Amino acid sequence: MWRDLEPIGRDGGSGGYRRFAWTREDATLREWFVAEAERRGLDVTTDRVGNQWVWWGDPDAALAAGRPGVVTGSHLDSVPDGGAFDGPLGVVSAFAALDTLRDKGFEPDRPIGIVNFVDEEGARFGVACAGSRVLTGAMTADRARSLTDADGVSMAEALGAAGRDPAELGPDAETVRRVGTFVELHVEQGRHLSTLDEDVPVAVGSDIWPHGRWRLRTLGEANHAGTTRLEDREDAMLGFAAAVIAARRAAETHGCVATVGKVAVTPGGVNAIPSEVTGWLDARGADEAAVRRVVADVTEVVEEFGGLVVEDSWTGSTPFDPGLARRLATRLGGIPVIGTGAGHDAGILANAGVPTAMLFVRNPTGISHSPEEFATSEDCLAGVDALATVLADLAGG
Ligand code: HGY
Ligand code: MN
Ligand code: MN
Ligand code: MN
Repeated sequence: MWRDLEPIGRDGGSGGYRRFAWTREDATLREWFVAEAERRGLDVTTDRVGNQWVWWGDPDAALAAGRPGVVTGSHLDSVPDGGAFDGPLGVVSAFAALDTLRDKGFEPDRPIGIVNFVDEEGARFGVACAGSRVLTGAMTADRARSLTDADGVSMAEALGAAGRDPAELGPDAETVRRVGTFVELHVEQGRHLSTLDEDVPVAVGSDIWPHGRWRLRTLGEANHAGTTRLEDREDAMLGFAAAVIAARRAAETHGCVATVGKVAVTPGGVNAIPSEVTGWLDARGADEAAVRRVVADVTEVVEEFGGLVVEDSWTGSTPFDPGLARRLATRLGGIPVIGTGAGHDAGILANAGVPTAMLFVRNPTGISHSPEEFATSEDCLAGVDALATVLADLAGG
């Protein structure tokens, strides 16, 4: 059913994947997406942002007739050293679910679409779900174009290098209007399903925790690590380290989660006292006000050291359509409905007013954003069956 995806962007050492937006790996995956569509006699359209869309049926005629389409899909990019399933499982399962329906001779009343959202992880330019945020207007094209990667390359330059016109980047309301319902299948990022007594390979999503990213920046004075007296040092790393510890303490206090997983040090020499440390706080929690308190506590520490905190992205609480979640859970035999602390394009579409649902496929390790991320073939196939059932239910016919 699925052609073997050669391990694009796989690191021989850790076995993790590195597939950043608008890179050679991304281009290879975008070509794969087109090949998979064409193998099925379907055309790929690309919206102003670069998200790729495939339609089985005519979305515009259906929209005009008041029957907007049902879309599924996910993303193909990854975090650094990421797992094999986060993103690709949703896209591959979308094609496989389409095959299942067509093999059964299913004729949908509504068109069924498949989407590959670009730059969901924000691993290169720092803002997660960049493709769906710009598409829905949740992030301006100007801001997106100005984002830069670790080498100082802007998204505008990366788009140009990938053969796209950065001036084209912008919201695409027409494309969003075609999406009557969006259902994203995703590997579970946690251990809820694998710790249940009963054998449940698939769950329905209820909501996404409020979460955001804040850039922390502390300043100091570069100087020699050996000859500078302690009393003469202005070591930017001290304030930054205090902020990281404060983030963990605040998360424990306020019942949230927080980490700083990415740091850049200037000048970055082992034997040079840091003059600047920039890092990104990722804070999340079931309660929006609690997350804000974590950020406030960290900001207090950073500012005590004369540093700066800038909000890079914020996604408030994102309840998926509760009626839709219940309908799908029932349709799938009364499977669990569970929340997630992971952000998804589905959350961005839900916040843009699109009726949205998610399906999670059991991950026995519970680990994600790591080569340890895993799902068994049986559970992946159970996910495809569930997705096909849900698409048939939503697309009528
Ligand atoms: O960060 C997230 O939660 C998602 O994997 N982009
Ligand atoms: Mn992810
Ligand atoms: Mn993902
Ligand atoms: Mn020297």
